[in-house]
Amino acid sequence: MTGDSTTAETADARSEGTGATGERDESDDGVTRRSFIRTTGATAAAGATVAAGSDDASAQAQTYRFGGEVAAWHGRAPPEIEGETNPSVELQAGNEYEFWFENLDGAPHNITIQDAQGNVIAQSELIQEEGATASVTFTATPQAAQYICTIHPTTMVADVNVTGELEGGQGGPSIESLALVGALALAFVSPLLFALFLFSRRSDGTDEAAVRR
Ligand SMILES: [Cu+2]
Repeated sequence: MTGDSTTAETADARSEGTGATGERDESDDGVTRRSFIRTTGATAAAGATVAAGSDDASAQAQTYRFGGEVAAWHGRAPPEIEGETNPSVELQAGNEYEFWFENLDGAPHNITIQDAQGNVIAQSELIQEEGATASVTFTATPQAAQYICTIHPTTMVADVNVTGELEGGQGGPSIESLALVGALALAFVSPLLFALFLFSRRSDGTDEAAVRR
């Protein structure tokens, strides 16, 4: 046991030493360029991860099923809402959900996801025949607060509780990551622009001086 750990430590020390020597051999420019490439690569990798995440979410959309009548929503599936009237639902931020319902009484109904201020996040079509069905598919965001029939908003309404935070690439955060990428790009480009500006200004100045003389 002791012998093994000693060997591992020696191997670690050796590889660290090699790495350090490699870094030291390179010029400052080389190291800077390498870290730039590393940063750009990381940004691209993050983008790829986000894209893959969205694909997974759409493939795994979870369906909630309800019966809808003027009196209330009736939970059918999954099992935690089965048989409940206007059941609260617990969703995970960033995951995709389908809310499906069957019209139980022939009155006009829709199923709408709203935020706490009553703004529509997603909405199914309106159905008004008994036995007709409709659904709405959406990605859960922390803003989602209730599911409701906008025709019968006082009786067909229940809570949506979204836990967790959105990962990058969906809804608001995608704007944040775009801004981050934009800022990074600007940070790399602006010294170049500034150099060009200085260069053009200097040559202009020379030309003017030549004209004046
Ligand atoms: Cu309704």
